[in-house]
Formats: sequence, structure tokens, C-alpha cells
Amino acid sequence: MAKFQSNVLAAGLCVLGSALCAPAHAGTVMDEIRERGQVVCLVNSNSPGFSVPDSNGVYQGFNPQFCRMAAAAIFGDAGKADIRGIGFSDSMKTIVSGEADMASRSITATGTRDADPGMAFVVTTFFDGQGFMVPKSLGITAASGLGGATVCAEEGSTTLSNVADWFSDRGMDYKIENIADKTARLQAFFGGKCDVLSSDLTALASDRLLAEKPDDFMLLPDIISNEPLAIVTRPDHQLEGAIFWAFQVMLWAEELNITSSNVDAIVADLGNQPKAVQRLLGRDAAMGEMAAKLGLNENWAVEVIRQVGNYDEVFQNTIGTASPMAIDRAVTPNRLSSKGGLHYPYPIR
Ligand SMILES: N[C@@H](CCC(=O)N[C@@H](CS)C(=O)NCC(=O)O)C(=O)O
Repeated sequence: MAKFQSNVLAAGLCVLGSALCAPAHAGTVMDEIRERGQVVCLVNSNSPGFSVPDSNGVYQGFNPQFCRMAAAAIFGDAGKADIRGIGFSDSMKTIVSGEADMASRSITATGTRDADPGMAFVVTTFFDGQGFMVPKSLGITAASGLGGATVCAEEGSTTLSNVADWFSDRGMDYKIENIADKTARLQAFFGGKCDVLSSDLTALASDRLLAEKPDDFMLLPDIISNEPLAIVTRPDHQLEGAIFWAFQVMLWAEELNITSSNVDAIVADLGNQPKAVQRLLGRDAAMGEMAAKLGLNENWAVEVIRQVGNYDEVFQNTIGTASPMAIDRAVTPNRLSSKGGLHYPYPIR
């Protein structure tokens, strides 16, 4: 009640244009998260490999693991991620309104989105590109054969503008079916209302698995855009830092061959480890300073690796070659930079 009254008072004073026009919550986003005891994280509600609820309703897959990464870094407990499934364009609105702290899904970092003061694009977890999926019965093997096609795509997505540019640059006609609801969009495509579904290649590969007969559909080889799929947060110095650096820890762990299975043994023998390993897993020096300044759990790096794993473990366990998604990481830009990819671990010093 006292808080409500002081908000009303502040709102009243606001008309005077004074410096009292501060947001209702005086603390930072991280203060709110710590008070709540959970980080609220948005994912796709049905994207095989990327995020699907298990039989207990708990989200599993590539993207929820980065929600858990944030919780492990902040609280030392990956279980303190409140992971919620939501539609694509609603996820950005929900971040801007402050009803969720972060989104880990197929949101492309673009200039105009990043310029929005209500969203911070923190780190790219998957380097993707836009493609096309067609029924094999269409007999098309390349996008150049799509003249006059009806294209199903997601409302509010980069997909729409990329399709517009691509068809227009080639002087090709097309019609768009712009459908926000994922189930309705897939029904329209699988039911033949659209000739082609366009989206990020990963989303297409995942959507294909939702068809009654996935083998009736194929991805065309064309890649028409760059889609850096990034974690989006409410703007906040500490939250952005926590997520960016926790992700760097996952990359470093992979680079240094540290996994969720061997991290405890390595910590137990830390004095005999290479300096880079000592720095990553030690609680003092850089890791301690970062924990203090970013408000993280004192053992944050070890907890991220122990509870979530390194980047490769997450990739292989969810979307890698042994999974139904069967993505060969080695042929994507999602390799470490030391192997020719775009994931370049930043120095933690
Ligand atoms: N990356 C595109 C969105 C691509 C897209 O529309 N993806 C949808 C439609 S296939 C999807 O289901 N993505 C999976 C997700 O949202 O996690 C953007 O940021 O605009």
C-alpha cells in the first residue's frame, strides 16, 4: 500500500517534469530478479530440439538451457529459471513491458530492434540464416523456382522483409500469408494453403518434425539472409553482463575441454591446471570481482558449467547429430572461432 501511494505521488509530481519522474520500481532489474528469486525467461512453446515441454511441463531443448544458464550464474541454481512458452512477437512486447526478464528463442538481433530502449540484445547463441521449406510434391529444388508462390511466414518477423527483398531483387512475384499463430501457420503450410514456408533454417528444420509425414517436406539449399539469434533482456547493466559473461563461460569451458561431468574433478585439482582453467574456475581474481560487480553467485562459472554444461554439450544434447534435429555443428558458423566458426570466447580477466 505504501508503495502504491508513493507511486501515485511520484506520478503526480511527474506532471511538473521534475527529476522525481523515475520509474515506479526504484531498484534495478537485477534487484527485482533477486527479490523475486527467479529469472523469468521466454521461449517458443513448441519447437522440437529448441524448446518443448516434457511430460512434466518443464521446457527442454537448446533455448531453455540459456534460461538455466542465467539462473545458475545469478542464483547458483539453474532451477530458479521461470521458463514460459509464448508466441514470437508477443515475446518482444513482454520484454518491453517488463513482464519478463529475458527471451531465449529465435529472435534475430537487428538494428531497429536493438535501437528500442526497452530491449537489450545481449549475445548471439545461434548464427542462423533464412531459408525455405517446400512439399517434395512441388518438384522444386531451388528458390529460383518459387516465382508466383504463396509464402507462409511469421507476423512481425525479419522473414517478411527478407522475402520481400529477395523476390523483388529477382523480379519474381509472390503472395504472403502472414500468420502469427504458429499452429495455424503450420496447418496452412502442411495443409497446402501455402506453397512454401519461410523462416530461419533452424525453425524450418524443427517445424518439419511437426508434420504428420516429415519426409514429405524438404528444405531448399538457398540461404537468403543473416539471422543472428540472440538472447534479449530488459536493459540492465548487471543482467546483460551476467548473461553475456555466463555465455562466455560456456564457450571457454568448451575451448578448455571442461564439461558438466568433469568440472568437479578439475576444481578439486585446480592448482595443477593450466592458468586459463584456474582463472575460469577460481573464485578469486576476475571471477570474484565480476561476481561482486554484477551481483552473481560467488561460484557462478562453476555452477553454469556444472548445471548447464559447455556450449557443445548443450548443442549436441538438444539439436546435434545424435538428436532428431540432427544438425551437424561442424558445417554451421556455430563452431568455436578456433575451429573456424563465429563463437569467439571473450577474455575473462
Ligand atoms: N528470426 C526471425 C523469426 C523467425 C520466425 O518467425 N520463427 C518462428 C516461425 S517458424 C518460430 O517458430 N521460431 C522459433 C522460436 O520462436 O523460438 C525474427 O527474429 O524475426
